[in-house]
Amino acid sequence: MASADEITVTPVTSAVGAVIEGVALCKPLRQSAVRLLRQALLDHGVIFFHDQPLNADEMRAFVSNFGSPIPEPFAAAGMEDRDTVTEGDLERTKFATAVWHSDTSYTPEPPMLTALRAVRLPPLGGDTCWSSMYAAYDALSEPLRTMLDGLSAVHSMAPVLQRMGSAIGQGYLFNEQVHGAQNTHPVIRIHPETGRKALFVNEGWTTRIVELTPAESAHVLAILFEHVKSPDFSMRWQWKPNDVALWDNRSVQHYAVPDYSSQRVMQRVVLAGDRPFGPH
Ligand SMILES: O=C(O)CCC(=O)C(=O)O
Ligand SMILES: [Fe+2]
Repeated sequence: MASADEITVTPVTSAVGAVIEGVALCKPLRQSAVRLLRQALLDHGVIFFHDQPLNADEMRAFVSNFGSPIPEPFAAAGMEDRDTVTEGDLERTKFATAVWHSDTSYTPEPPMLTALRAVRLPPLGGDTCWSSMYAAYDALSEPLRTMLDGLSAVHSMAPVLQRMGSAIGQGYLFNEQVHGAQNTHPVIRIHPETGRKALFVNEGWTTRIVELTPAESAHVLAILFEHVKSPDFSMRWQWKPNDVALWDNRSVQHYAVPDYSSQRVMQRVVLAGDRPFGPH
């Protein structure tokens, strides 16, 4: 069993990401190791591990150290008994995830964490990018931060269904009606563990800011969607087979680069989250 003193944490950039070494995720972890990894996740937003062949049970056991695995909300809408750990070709949905987003933020309690493991990769391309929403918030001017602190925004399934195109999107329309398509969350989210403020609107799912006029909302969202893309807050990860990424949807957004056309098979699991709350 890995204990904390064998584990190293090497930041990728000062804003976001860290590579973890000295731990095999297929084996049970000591509590000291889990605490260290959780702290690394809180500090860096996304943590990476190399050379981690994991079957579904091993992946489920690993992530259960951090919370409760749930079926992917978007894929599971309308289906019962879906497995929590999935393995599939993400090439099929690459245009839905080639947008900066926090996972399924249209749900009332968006997933806290997501884990992804590379199984089979294209010969070139298919990197994933992450951006720190703490750094994005901190870089805004004081008047804009003050305004955003008091606002809330609608997050909806609709933009992603559109992005997926009618062929794939059609299958979800029925479920959209069953499950309710949208929820309102604070524009600035207080992270429940760190107490820090993070920008919590994203181009993937957010459709409007409730308290502004439609024109104001469109313009303010455009500023924020552009802002999170800055290289100042973001990093890019070039996957190798058996790399694992584990990220905190409460403090980072991500973007999957769709610059490939062959299979890209990834193992994936999301963990239950709680209802976002803001500063007011
Ligand atoms: O394809 C990827 O690298 C990430 C896709 C994505 O957005 C996700 O798995 O949540
Ligand atoms: Fe995602």
